[in-house]
Amino acid sequence: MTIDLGFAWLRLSDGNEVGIVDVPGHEDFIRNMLAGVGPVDAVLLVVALDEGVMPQTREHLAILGVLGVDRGVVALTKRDLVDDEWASLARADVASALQGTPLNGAPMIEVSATAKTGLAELVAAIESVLQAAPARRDLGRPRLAIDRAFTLTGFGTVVTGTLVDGAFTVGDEVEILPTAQRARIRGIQTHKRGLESASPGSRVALNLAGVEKDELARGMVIVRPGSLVPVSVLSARVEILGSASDAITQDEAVKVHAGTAEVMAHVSLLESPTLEPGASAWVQLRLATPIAVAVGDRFVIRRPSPPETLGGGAVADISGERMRRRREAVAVLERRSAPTAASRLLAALDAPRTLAEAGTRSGLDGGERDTAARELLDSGRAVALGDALVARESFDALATRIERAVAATHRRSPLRAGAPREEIRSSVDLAAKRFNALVERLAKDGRIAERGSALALPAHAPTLTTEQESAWSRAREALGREPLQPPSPATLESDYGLDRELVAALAERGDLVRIGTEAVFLPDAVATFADAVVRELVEKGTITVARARDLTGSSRKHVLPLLGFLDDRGLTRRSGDDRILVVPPEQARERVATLVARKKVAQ
Ligand SMILES: Nc1nc2c(ncn2[C@@H]2O[C@H](COP(=O)(O)OP(=O)(O)OP(=O)(O)O)[C@@H](O)[C@H]2O)c(=O)[nH]1
Ligand SMILES: [Mg+2]
Repeated sequence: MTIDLGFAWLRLSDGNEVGIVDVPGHEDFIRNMLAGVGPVDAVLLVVALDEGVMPQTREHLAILGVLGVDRGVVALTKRDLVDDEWASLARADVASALQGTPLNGAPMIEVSATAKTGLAELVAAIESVLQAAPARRDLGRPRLAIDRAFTLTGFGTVVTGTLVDGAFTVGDEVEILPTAQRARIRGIQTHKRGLESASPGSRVALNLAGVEKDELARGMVIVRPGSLVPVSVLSARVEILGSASDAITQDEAVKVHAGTAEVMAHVSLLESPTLEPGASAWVQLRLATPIAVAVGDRFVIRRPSPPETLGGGAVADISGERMRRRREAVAVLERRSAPTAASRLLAALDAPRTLAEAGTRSGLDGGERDTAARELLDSGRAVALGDALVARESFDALATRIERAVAATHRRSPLRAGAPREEIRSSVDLAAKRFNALVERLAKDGRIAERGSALALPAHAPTLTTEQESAWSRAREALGREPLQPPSPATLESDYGLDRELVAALAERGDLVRIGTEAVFLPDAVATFADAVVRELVEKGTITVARARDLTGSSRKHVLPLLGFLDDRGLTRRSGDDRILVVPPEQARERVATLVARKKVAQ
């Protein structure tokens, strides 16, 4: 009796080699059978004609259904032990057991191992079934679930398994999950032949350097470093076999078989308090130890005792997020397992993520992922934000959060130009690169205005209270008395209540001109001064501080900052004790007119 997995290969007439995994039939060893049956292209179901369909035959068929193995051949063995009548009865019995299973209608070949009859026909049937099998996908992300680990004298550590999703080459550095140990591939064999590189779908023995046999076990997975992260929570739509003896209940402990791994898990039912035989529903499996699986991997669920296969499903989510609110969780999972690559990728872009991150979450990789991303960007269903992509819906939600945060600051501080950029960034918790890209986009769309280091709503203008307006009107009167010898900012504050913030707001709306930190003028005063200075310069070519003072009836104290202001605006420049024009007279006059022009602000 076979207890554990066995391995062999067969050369077909077309020259192709078929790797064969022999699995135990007895129900006591179903767990070993599960470790071997995962990534196969086709199955050879063996039924002895003298015994016919056994309970484990039905369980094996159910498991093939759960794992999605849907092509194969049936070998009806021990033909030498039964007569024709018995053989045709047994044959009919097997045919009816296949109904409703993935092997329904599969070729059934009668053979005798002892009399060597039917063997050529059996091989031919295997050959034609395999010809119809789809090519193995190469996602450039090789994974090898270990089914055996041993030491070979003269070689060292060797592991075997079926390679999927990519190729391994001698010399590759690999990571062993879930332990995250590193090792290097020293040698590769397929069917006992040394190879430089093994391709997806083949039975492979890897000779590993840098790791001991004792550190390896069936269930571990060998990957390219960093290409897969083990998870201890996974979500899936689980289907319970109609033949299951009982429903699965909330939090029930089950065995999960995925790849070659077998791990205990608690079932968190997301839709109803129980999962009845024949039904399916979204669940989260909380695993006792982490395993390395990818989105789309099939798994089987068994009840530990008495042992029974309950059903299984395909991994839909490995984000590791624990789902709380049931209805929402189910909606998220429905989207993540959507039929098209684009909608699956979109579901993984519920927050800004790099293409690589989103690809892993959605179980897409390489070309499929890139095509989906292009499709989403072209149709506007996703938006690029710096190094990330985000679903349009989530982009809109982020934009709305930013608008709300900015509006809240306007309400709290109506005098301020806006909200500090950094404060808004941390409120939406985005990396600087992504936040800047988002703001840039919103500014372009006219949803947000950048005012220095502040963000404002485009319609925002600092607004004054009635008291502030009346303080301003008294102060304006004082400023207007001798416009070019106005009261200092300190006096404006002590005598009129114009504090720094109010002055800034008045300057922002164009009622005041702040020059340096120590001078405040009415716009008209600055214009008058500039006009007088420019006239003099056009006429005389130069002007001194004293001349500017006398000409405008100002004082030295005020003239200094005013002249500095004209220098800063690119109208004049110091030359010794004099000022000279730096632009042609005509242009200087134009500049004076726009120098203190009031800002147009929407009210
Ligand atoms: N007479 C006869 N005996 C056979 C034939 N095929 C297998 N046997 C015998 O049946 C017994 C069981 O064969 P196995 O190949 O171990 O059967 P198996 O399906 O692998 O059994 P498990 O691994 O326990 O699931 C052995 O003693 C074989 O010699 C056949 O065609 N004719
Ligand atoms: Mg056997």
